Amino acid sequence: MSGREKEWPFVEHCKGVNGLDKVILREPRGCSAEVYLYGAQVTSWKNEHGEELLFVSSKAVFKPPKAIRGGIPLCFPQFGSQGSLEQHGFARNRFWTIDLDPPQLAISSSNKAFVDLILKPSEEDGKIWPHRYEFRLRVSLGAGGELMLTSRIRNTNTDGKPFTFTFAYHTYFAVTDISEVRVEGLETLDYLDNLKDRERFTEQGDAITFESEVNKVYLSTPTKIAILDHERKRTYELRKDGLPDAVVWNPWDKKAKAIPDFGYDEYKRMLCVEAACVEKPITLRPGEEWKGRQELSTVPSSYCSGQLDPLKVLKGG
Ligand code: TA6
Repeated sequence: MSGREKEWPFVEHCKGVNGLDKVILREPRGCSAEVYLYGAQVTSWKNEHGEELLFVSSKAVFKPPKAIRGGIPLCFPQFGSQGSLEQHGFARNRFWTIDLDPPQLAISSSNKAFVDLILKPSEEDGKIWPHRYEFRLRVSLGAGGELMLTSRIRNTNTDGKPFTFTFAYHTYFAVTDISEVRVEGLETLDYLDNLKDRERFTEQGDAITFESEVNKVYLSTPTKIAILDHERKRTYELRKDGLPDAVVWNPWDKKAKAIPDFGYDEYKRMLCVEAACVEKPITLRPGEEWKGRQELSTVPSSYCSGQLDPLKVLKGG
């Protein structure tokens, strides 16, 4: 470890909005990320130029029980309103704690900018979702500025009962102008349209573009999805593991006006692309553990979507 790395503040525990506890992750090249213990929610991810890559509404409320509008809310144990719990479950509006003794993660990494958080059921939660579980989340910032979220959910029921859940990383990407954004990797896939009573359709063959409200659950998608922000010549690459589906959401103008913690025209500057497990809920028996991982990175636009990056080619990447 170089001298610089020795005293580099890879991880800083501090106070955020309304005095809520947060953790800042930093990499020597200048990339950073911020995670609130409230909801274990990433609320900032910046590149080496200090440019914010995630959208957080200017009207976001950082006060329980409201979920923070933006960043990466965690939807667990229920995605959406399909079930008896509140919309998107309760993990996003609970206080998590620092996991001081996390079990080894299979994927060893040399990253130093990471934090482990854990959520266990409260007595209150036991009344609405009568299961014992451990939800561990590792948020890790790579040397290249990539942001990794690894969730591990274990059934710790002692009554022999299995439990079933759905899940999503409800990521709000910051974009320059939604009407200039394309999503690649979801072409020709089947999806459930939440604006048409979850009716099933098949997507057309071209990259997805946006000109009105969209709320679709794409089924069994590839593990890599690209979001091209043409104006900014930037492409977000979303890689996922253990999360077969992907939700694409933009409220557009009318819905935006109906969301109290969302600015009227903010729909122009955000797009949610959510690595998810919705169509086939996950069932865990006692002692079993599920893992769901998402990695976000950015590349200059012109080298995305299958076009080979000459540099990588040159380096034989
Ligand atoms: O992921 C899309 C969605 O389920 C939409 O239906 C919309 O409601 C959005 O999530 C935001 O949900 P929230 O509960 O955060 O207002």
